[in-house]
Amino acid sequence: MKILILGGDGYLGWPTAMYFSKRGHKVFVADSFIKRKWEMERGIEPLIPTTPLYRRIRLWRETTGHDMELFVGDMTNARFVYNLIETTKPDAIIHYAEQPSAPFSMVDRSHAIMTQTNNIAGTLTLLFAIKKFCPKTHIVKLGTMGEYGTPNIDIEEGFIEIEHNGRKDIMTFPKQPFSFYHLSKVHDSHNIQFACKIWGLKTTDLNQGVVYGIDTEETMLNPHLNTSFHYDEIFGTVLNRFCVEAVTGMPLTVYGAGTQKRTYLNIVDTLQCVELAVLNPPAEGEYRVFNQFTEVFSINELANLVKNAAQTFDIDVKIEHLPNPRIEQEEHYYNPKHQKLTDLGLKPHNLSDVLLDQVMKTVISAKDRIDTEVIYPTIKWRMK
Ligand code: USQ
Repeated sequence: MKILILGGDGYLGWPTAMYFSKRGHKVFVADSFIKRKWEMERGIEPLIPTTPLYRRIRLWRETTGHDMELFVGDMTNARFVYNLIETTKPDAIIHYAEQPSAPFSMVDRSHAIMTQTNNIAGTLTLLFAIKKFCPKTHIVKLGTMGEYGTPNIDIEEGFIEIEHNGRKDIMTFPKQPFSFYHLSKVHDSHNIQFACKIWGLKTTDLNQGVVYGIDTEETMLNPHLNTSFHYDEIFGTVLNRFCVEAVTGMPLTVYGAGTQKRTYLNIVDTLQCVELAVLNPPAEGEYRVFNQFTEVFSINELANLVKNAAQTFDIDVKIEHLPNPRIEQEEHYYNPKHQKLTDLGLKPHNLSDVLLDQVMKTVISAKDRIDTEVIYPTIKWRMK
């Protein structure tokens, strides 16, 4: 298949590009490198430096014999997007090219507006380009489990049957997102669903949980093929942060009571899920939603898992409960469904000692590069 990966320089985009390329697909990647500018703005960098994408693609070709083509440009630039889609006319587009951080969207007005403009206008531009040049292309869009929030009922996969005043209908599952970033994904979902309805486009919206992990089969082929792994308060996700905190000897930064629950998956399962979606496309005009995660943990459970894993490396870990910088429910019911990817054949890699040990080992090997100043949370959701 011809597969276009938007956001190909990123934490998930780059491993996805290699994964499909290795399996014989013709892969195109696009990126504007804007995330690197955001990192500079905040004085942060990935734990292990990432080699420029042009060079990584060259190394990939030298290492595996597979080629990839890179397009550099911004998804909100219609001329770039139209040219990209007209030139590549892919069978599937995997769309990661968005501002991915909840805290970054909560810094101030300009960051909230930038996040929503970048994400929503970028996706809308893409939809118009697909409509014009290749309406049969399957769009695989990275959404988030955070679109749903933590309602006091089971979370279905995208849709719910509602009975109201004696009548029934299947409606979009209610959305109660956690941040202006998560809201941008909600708005994307609505725009995409509408485009499927009016133009007959076909989309899989992957509502993904929090991803952890650093290595995939392909990143390990050459040290320069690594992906960007963040541990800072902006782009670092919780489990990755806890592993780095443990290695530096900092107490683990549990926000609030730590009883809040979230969904999780390993980076290798992201690749597996995206592949299952691509190989099993929806029908024309169909907008479908998969809840993409393998396990549910509370933050306290994660902290204890990291504490135990660190013990095997003779690291004694302390856990600290910080006043929660976010506004989120801490005590809540949580039962999200995730059947559709399992039905397609997903074989989960659950968070075992082995997986945690792998992350810990990589973090230990890069210990000297950790900047402890960027870990503690400073961005707050509250007015004061
Ligand atoms: N948390 C801590 N301590 C920390 C960092 C986070 O207790 O040091 C807690 C947060 O309060 C939150 C949970 O961990 O309850 C998850 O936070 P996170 O920063 O790991 O993840 P989140 O902000 O939810 O966003 C991440 C990705 C985003 C993706 C989302 C999936 O950055 O791109 O969409 O996970 S989900 O959480 O399902 O919405």
